[in-house]
Amino acid sequence: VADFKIVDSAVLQPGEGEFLVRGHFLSVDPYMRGLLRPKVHYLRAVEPGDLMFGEVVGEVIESHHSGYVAGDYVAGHFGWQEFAVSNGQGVRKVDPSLAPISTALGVLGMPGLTAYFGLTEVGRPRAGESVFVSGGAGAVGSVVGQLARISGCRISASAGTDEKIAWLVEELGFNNAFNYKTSKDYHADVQRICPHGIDVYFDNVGGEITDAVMRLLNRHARTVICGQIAHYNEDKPAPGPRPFPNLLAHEARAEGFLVFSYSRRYNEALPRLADWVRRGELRYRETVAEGIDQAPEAFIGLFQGNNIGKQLVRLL
Ligand code: NAP
Ligand code: FER
Repeated sequence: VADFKIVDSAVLQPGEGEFLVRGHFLSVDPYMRGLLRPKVHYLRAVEPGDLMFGEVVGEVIESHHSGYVAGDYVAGHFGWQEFAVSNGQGVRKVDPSLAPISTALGVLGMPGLTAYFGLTEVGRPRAGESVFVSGGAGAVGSVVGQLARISGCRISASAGTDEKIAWLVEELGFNNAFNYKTSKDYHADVQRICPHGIDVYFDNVGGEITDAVMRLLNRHARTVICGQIAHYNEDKPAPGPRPFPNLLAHEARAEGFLVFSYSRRYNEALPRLADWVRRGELRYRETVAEGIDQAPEAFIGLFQGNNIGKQLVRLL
């Protein structure tokens, strides 16, 4: 928390072709950990003193842009701040009649799209198959499990509290799940809850949970490498059990996945996700921290599992 500083500054005035947004909710996400390192790959690094990167949903309160009027709701990468001036680049309009606008950062936003494209395009589950999702009670994982259920799969998960397990099984229709923080033997627990093995593994966490799951893959299983949160705070990769022998023996695949590669297809997925939400087939939960002052703690809390469902920060 001491690595973040909240500063007051004057709200900028929008110029010609620009509009001013009042943020309502800020998203904090695990990927932000990767921004706080010396620049790697194409991920944009945030340097000390920079405005922290992040997506916000809010209301246009003044516009000199032909495509936006005051009162429009929008989502965009406005950073960790309460007000922002934008020229509309990378901004998406949000329909507040569809669902509460906060969902544009969760089930109807980047995490929901991650679940949708990761599962359907990489996991490719078929009805009757067994799907396992690690990090099952998070923003992405909770949607993955429900989409797998809707596809007619048997769905199992891991998560870090009994309350999360109860939510998944009793409210979201997961077949079963285990609490990895109280488990004495991950392999035995995964085997117990997946007696027919695993056809699709949607991995949000990596680490020892993944080591255990990889031993239980079925022939031609597909692993979606979506997230490796157990490793994001490591300075150098931990030596670990190696999954390739399991992939070989089961003629299985594991494939890295990035949601941004599907950006041209977001408009195909969002109406489908919204429709499932409207019909009550896709449920979601949000954990909301109050005020931008709480953003650093909310972000760090992701790595301790303090959130159930999507972690947000209320700005207004
Ligand atoms: P989230 O699951 O809502 O929040 C993170 C969760 O991770 C925590 O609630 C915690 O739950 C769990 N966790 C934290 N440290 C852990 C550890 N050491 N071992 C096991 N679990 C741990 O976050 P999200 O936004 O839905 O993201 C989930 C994963 O997907 C992340 O790895 C993220 O990087 C990845 N992701 C990838 C893409 C992509 O395009 N590839 C896009 C979005 C997200 P517990 O209580 O269960 O520990
Ligand atoms: C994430 C983890 C990693 C994520 C993106 C990445 C959007 C991208 C990593 C990279 O480009 O190297 O949760 O979410």
